Amino acid sequence: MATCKNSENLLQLKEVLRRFPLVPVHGIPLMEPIAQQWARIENFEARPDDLIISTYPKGGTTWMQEIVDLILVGGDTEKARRAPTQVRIPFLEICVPPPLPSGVDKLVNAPSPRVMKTHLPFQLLPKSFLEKNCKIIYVARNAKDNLVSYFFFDQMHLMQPDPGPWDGYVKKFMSGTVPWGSWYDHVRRYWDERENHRILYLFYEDMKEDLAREIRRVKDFLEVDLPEDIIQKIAHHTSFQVMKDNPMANYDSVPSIIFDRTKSSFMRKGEVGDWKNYFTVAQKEAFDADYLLKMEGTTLHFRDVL
Ligand code: PPS
Repeated sequence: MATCKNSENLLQLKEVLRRFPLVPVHGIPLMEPIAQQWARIENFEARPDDLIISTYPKGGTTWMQEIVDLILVGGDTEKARRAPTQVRIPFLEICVPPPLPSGVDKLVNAPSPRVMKTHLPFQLLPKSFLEKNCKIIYVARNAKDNLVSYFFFDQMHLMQPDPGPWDGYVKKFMSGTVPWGSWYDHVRRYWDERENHRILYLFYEDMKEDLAREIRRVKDFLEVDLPEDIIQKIAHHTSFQVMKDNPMANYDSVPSIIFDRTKSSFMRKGEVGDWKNYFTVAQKEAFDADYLLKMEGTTLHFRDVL
């Protein structure tokens, strides 16, 4: 995703943009342009002070990006408005057709310390991150709300595969045939790996419950000292409504040939439990039975999930 500064770029882009098919990369379905550029992503050279914000898509990425950026600029909200989210914290694996730069293009020459976003499942992270022992912040969101958010996003995002009708989408999500693969494997694997690597594992639902508390956890992980009034300021600035109204944090800069805002807005609802407005009783029962099987044996538990 990127900003398009001039109409020439937009015209060029319009010609090559389409809903890309999914291509398996080491068994994980990724959008075709990412698969085509896979070698560059896989061989990405990490630096020890790189910070990675990792999530399954729609898990709370943008929210965490805004929080991290604000912590790193000491709560200076003006500084955090210096550029849109995707410029301040590039998306590692994203590949869009030229003339837009890929995530790797943006990151290779970026000054340290770099902060980046990824949706890659743990096993697809470039090995260099683990060799350099980079810090990773992982945010997980309960499966049903994550699914609903993804369903609306796939409608609006004109490079992602068409989600199709709701009932079929629920099945696609359950089988992991959506971009970046299985939610279940994604959240479980990072959970297991948090004991072996520098991973701070957070939950969207905890952030909704007490944002200041979770911001304190992030700043401790980043080893940044911040007084309580700045933490409160960051919590205010990263509340749903304030971010929704902030053009540097709400993806307003992405052109409508990529984000069709007649279908949904990026900052859609930002709620816990919105799934109850979409799942039928039959869908919920089938989903829950399958969930229990897929999540069997893990100590990872989400609140209000069943
Ligand atoms: S992406 O495209 O994967 O980077 O999307 P991501 O940022 O992970 O997820 C978008 C959802 O997160 C919600 N969001 C927030 N919720 C609460 N508070 C804040 N501040 C906030 N910022 C983003 C956003 O609204 C999407 O969720 P839904 O349920 O669709 O509204």
